[in-house]
Amino acid sequence: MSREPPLLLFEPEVIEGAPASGTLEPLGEQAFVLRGFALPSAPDLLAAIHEAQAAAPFRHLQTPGGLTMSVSMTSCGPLGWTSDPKGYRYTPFDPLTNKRWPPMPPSCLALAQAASRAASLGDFTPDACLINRYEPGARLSLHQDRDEASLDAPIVSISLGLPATFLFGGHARGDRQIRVPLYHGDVVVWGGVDRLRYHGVLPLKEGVHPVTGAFRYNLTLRRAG
Ligand code: MD3
Ligand code: FE
Repeated sequence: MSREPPLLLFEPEVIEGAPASGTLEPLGEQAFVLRGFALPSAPDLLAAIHEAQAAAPFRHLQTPGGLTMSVSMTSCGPLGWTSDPKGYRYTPFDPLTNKRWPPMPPSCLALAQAASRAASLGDFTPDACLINRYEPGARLSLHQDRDEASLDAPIVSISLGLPATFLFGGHARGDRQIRVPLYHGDVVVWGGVDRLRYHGVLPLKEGVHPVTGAFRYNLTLRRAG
């Protein structure tokens, strides 16, 4: 007696062309991509983003140079990142609402701790989670993350939704960069000697993701205080 194979409505790897889950790709001595590491937590993380944005809406921040960022941002956790013509900084209150940032979701905290351990970067207790939302065309120009008081602590980044090309450079702005595609569920962890590397994100391509529609989200967990 023959049976039809089960009908697959979608196979994420086939649709997105993403590498297999569970691999640890080294980008530097202390920088790694953990492919698919966040996939099991993705529904919780997306629910957490929606909860956070209800209290602290996404906004296009102004840079000290007077430009408007193409990525929209918000934060959760004890400290949130903000930028205005006076500079970049972490604050305990959201300048848009004058209320505290929404709490750090347990799913984010747990994932950041597990990712740091998986990359052998030790215990990590973040106190800030920056939430970036990219729409097609949005980009992040080459920069270093150096507004955090604890430059010894690693940073954990979680990608959700549409894929993006991440630029991973060196310690000088002009150093050559490698391009790393990041897919839904990928986690990047970097610390130690790689903590201050220049990095950026190329303009997001048009697309529709089965879970996030026309957006890419990136959560970066940091020890800012
Ligand atoms: C930095 N976000 O919010 S995180 C940022 O995808 C930021 O939204 C990007 O840069 C984003 O400040 C990129 C991913 C990442 C990966 C590896 C790095 C950042 C890195 C290695 C060294 C330094
Ligand atoms: Fe950054």
